[in-house]
Amino acid sequence: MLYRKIFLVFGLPLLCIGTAGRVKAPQPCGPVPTERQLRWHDMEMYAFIHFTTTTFRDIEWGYGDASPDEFQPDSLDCEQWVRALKAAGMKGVVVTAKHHDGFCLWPSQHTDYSVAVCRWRHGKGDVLKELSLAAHNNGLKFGVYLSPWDRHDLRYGKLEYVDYFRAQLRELLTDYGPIFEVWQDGANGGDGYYGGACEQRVIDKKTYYGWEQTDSLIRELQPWAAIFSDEGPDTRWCGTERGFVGETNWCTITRGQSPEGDERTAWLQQGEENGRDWVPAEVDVSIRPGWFYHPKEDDKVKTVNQLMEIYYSSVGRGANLILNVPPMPNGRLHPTDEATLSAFGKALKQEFSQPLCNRFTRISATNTRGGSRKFAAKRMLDGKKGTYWATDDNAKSATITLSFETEREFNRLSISENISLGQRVKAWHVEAKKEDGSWQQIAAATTVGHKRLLRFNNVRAREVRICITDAKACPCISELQLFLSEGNY
Ligand code: FUL
Ligand code: CA
Repeated sequence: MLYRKIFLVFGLPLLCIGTAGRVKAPQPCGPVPTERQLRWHDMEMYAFIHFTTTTFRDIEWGYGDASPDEFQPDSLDCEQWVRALKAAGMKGVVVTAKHHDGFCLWPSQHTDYSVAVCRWRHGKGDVLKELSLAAHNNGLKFGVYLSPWDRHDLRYGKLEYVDYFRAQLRELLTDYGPIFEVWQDGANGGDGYYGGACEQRVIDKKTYYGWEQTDSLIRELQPWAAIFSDEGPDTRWCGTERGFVGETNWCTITRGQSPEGDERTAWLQQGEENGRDWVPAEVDVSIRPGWFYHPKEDDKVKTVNQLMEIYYSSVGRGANLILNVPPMPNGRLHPTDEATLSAFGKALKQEFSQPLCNRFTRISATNTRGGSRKFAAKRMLDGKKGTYWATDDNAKSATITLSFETEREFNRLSISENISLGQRVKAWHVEAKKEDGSWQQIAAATTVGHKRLLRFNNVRAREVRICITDAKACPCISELQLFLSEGNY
């Protein structure tokens, strides 16, 4: 009798814990993100700032011959930039410390072509210092773009230039606090000023810069900085500057094995299902037609509708979005850009302000890994990305059912994989139960990754199911949510 009591008090709970503990977590499937990349995925949306002497010449690519005195942002206001970016819901900002024109927005010790030699603020100005402080003080992460191609510097094309480039990186990665991303542009045009030589200089993009050594320097100085370039190592270009990634978007590619031509664009857009390396896509696009500010584009600022389309086609497909907002020559963002960012932030908040599920919502799955609570379907509704539902190893398809007490209306769905175990889901669809008891398909998709957002017409139903029909390995879903958006996006 006593034993029975003791067993009931201690034994049963122990037995349950025991079962959960015995069920092993799934093995990783294919390449998995590093901790640095996982942090990068969580950034989701941040800003790009394109600003240099070309802003004052009303052109895109500076030739490298502008006088430093042309740089005169008399009302520079990095606090205004940061306020506007925050209002949009951005989590960070990456600035062109040096664009192709070679002019440095910080007082670099290694050149005489920088803010240190211009009339602006008597050579005491430092845009990087002001922006990094404004960002860090207001909870935004900070990143740098340092153009490998330099159309001003005489050394460009020689080995000395690569040393110069690395010395500049050392300054940027030492003097401006934590850096979350280093942006390495793939553009290399050829002709330039080059210290007055005014000629064509062609380099071998693959070998000239010695990227491996440069990347180790970045790792040494800023281990948490994600390195962006066309093919990574940490994050890849999405293949277009128009603001979207493929609907099918694998975070994996095999670096160094890109196909040529149009196939390369598709490869960057969609990744490779069985790629060897984890190199997720970043979508770079400007809020205006150009990367730099031009007054003639004041009436061409993208609308909230267009930005929302971009958001759903980037963040909503598991990529990160870097949205460029170029300051005017006076050093401030144009009022239209500022107002649009604020309206976009509001719209985004509203879009996801009516979640239907909470941890009391009934949720079940046709398969739960080892029958364990640790991997139960309700882990998708606990708001924690570290907990997840998983199936048994042999179950590569499964159905999740959500049931509400009364009929609900919704038109958006958000789903996330536990990508720390790799990207798995290949095909799935959503169904709602009709009044006659039959199921109607309302949306279908392929990959999931960090986050997949689906939009569809308003649906009213008491029961909804998510049918995963194909996966590379047992699905591991960390979060799931339905929303009712009142916006018209
Ligand atoms: C391109 C550059 O040539 C553009 O000027 C801009 O910086 C964009 C983000 O990358 O390759
Ligand atoms: Ca969870």
